[in-house]
Amino acid sequence: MILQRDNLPNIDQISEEMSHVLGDYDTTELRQFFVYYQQCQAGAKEFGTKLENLDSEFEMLDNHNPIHHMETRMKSPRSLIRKLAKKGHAFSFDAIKNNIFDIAGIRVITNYLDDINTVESALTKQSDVTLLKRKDYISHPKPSGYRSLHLVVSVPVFRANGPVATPVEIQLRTVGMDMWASLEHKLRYKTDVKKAKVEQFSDQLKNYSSELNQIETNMQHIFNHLQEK
Ligand code: 0O2
Repeated sequence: MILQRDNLPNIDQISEEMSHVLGDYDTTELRQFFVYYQQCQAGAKEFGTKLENLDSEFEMLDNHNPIHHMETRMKSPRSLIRKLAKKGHAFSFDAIKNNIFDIAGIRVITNYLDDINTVESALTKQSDVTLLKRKDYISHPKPSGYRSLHLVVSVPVFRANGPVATPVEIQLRTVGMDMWASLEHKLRYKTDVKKAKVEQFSDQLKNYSSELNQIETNMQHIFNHLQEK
């Protein structure tokens, strides 16, 4: 018995609807895309299970669980097409497969800085996981002050015809980095705030990013000391 079904659209119905948006377009590409989209969703479930299993193990065996919480999201087709255009590609199944690796994304929020590497290592050393890309915005923050560790990892998804390696983006960040990114994201998409105010807030946020980093480093030291005792 299946307790909960994903509310996936029927592929013929969605191809029909998308062809209205994209005009005179070969819908076989759309079909391929939606099959791939569902495959990526299955990949996120595989990683979701892996992370939940690690979470239970840490909870049971250690006196500290590095995982604070996790969030999973699927990129909306609209945002995906926008990202593809930003990278200079027209919509095609191959362009998506070769350039967009965050169709499925999982965000892992950790308590402390060192927890990020603990979770990364526990996940990437699993024999069916392949690390495809690693972007360390913690050692090298973005000009905005954004900090997080981004991994693109792949896992086999068992389709009706056999296994297929499937990419999922995993963003790892501390509670502090997450709070910062949420506020900065809000500022980025606020259109009713005056430009001068946005610039002022952006500068403040940039400073807060390094201040938060300093605070998190200091708190890590206290935590390590208490753990040793
Ligand atoms: P959403 O809604 O999160 O999906 P690539 O060229 O493909 O390797 P990519 O993915 O284009 O790299 O860019 P990047 O910068 O490595 O990662 C993009 C994602 O990181 C964003 O997702 C955000 O979630 C986050 N991010 C990156 N920079 C910032 C920043 O300055 N501020 C905040 N708040 N978040 C940031 P998307 O795709 O924008 O959207």
